[in-house]
Amino acid sequence: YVDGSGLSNYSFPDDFIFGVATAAFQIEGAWNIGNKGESMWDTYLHKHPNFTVDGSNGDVATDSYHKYKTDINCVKSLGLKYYRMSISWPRILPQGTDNVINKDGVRYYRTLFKELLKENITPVVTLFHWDLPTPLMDLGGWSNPKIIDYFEDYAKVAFTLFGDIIKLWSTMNEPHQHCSNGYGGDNFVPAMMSGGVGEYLCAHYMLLAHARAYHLYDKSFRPHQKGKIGITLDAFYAEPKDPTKQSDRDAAERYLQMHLGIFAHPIYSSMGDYPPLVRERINNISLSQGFTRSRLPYFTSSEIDLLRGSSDFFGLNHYTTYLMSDMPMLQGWRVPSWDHDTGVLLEQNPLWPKPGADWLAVYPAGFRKVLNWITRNYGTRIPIIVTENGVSDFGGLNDYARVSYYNNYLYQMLLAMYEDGCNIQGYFAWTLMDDFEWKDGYTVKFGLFHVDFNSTERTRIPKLSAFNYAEIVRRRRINFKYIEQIPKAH
Ligand code: GBH
Repeated sequence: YVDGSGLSNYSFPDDFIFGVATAAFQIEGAWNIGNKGESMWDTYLHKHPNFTVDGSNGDVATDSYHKYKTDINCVKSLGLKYYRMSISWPRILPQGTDNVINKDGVRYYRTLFKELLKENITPVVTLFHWDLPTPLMDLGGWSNPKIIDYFEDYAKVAFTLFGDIIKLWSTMNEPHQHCSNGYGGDNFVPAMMSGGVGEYLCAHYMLLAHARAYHLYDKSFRPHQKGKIGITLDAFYAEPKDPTKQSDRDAAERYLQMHLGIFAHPIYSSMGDYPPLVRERINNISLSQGFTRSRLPYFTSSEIDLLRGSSDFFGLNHYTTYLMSDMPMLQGWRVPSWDHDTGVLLEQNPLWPKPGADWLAVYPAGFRKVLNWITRNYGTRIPIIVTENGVSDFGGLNDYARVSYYNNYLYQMLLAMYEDGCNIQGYFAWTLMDDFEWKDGYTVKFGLFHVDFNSTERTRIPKLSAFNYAEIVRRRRINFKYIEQIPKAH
């Protein structure tokens, strides 16, 4: 699939969107600077300093609040025309609600956006990448339906203040990870531990809040601002552990429906609403557990209509694949829980490399397969934009594993585009630079740029993977031999 010089046979279209992604809490720091309000991650990590594996927090992070110009230069040096980032809700609305708008926060983002545009880089902005204002978390966060109104108000403020500049919006990042880890379990803040109940409330109200923000934009802002708005969903791919076993094949499909379909079906299917498999399964298990009603809330028919078609693109975050087998009664699972409802055992092939975080095994073919699963289920009318893809390691400038990951995952994406007919219009690498990786603190590294966290300057240095990505973006092809041609970093 490559010619003698190492170039991929397929090339990316000239108008293909290449970018790199970050998220506010993971880079900004300046947690109490410029009249910013607290996010639940600030509050929680200050109260529970041992929540992260290294006892760290996001108080300074990569200090991008002060070093945003350096970030822009990094993006520019990669030859990218797009930069995906998020707005910190409490930096704009310190109380969470729109009665108080923080001028310093508004100025920060407007300056940043304008500086990006000056360099011909289009900002792609996520409204919610997990840093909920603490006052709203105190009301139950996404488990309180009132949040739908408050999210819509926040979205309105953002569209009003920035919509002249921002033409590509994502309402929220990975509602599945956010709700299951944060509301169902305690991997993420707010560590609510409301398995099978709170985590579904979170999912339900995030979906409705997304739809409200979409329609607000569509009706009141799109006519003059002329932008696009969608949502970002996360998906591991799921393969049957033993493909000859029907029960393992069912487990894999069930996993994808329970974790991706649960969000994608209401938005992207022609039918709307939760997938039938998900609805039936959670209803049945709830009843068998003695609940009077299903733990998965119902949409009204007007809510189903509101959600159906409420996205201009399919934002996909993909990192890895798991092997599935049927395991309905696994010992040690919390009951009830989203995981228990799913009823599958997750494993990974020990032959797949794991250069960093334990959950992230490298299996490039899974990327092509998940892109096909999405296309099969929801068609080609709505374009897919890969809003995150990347791999972690434990640091170092000569990041061969990351170079290889990007080359091979991007090649699988080309196959999905050219051989399978998937409608893929963009790709964002995760992430620009080493950052605060939630519970993992600063122990795992995802950056194209190394960041020196021992220096107050938070110096950024390009890794091999940065040069390699820039080469792909410039040539519109993957150059599998490029890495042999450039000098090692020191
Ligand atoms: C994305 O989440 C996020 O959007 C981004 O902010 C993040 O930095 C990036 O990925 C890299 O992690 O310890 O086994 O319970 C990806 C989803 C959520 C997957 C946390 C791993 C913990 C797995 N990740 N999850 S485990």
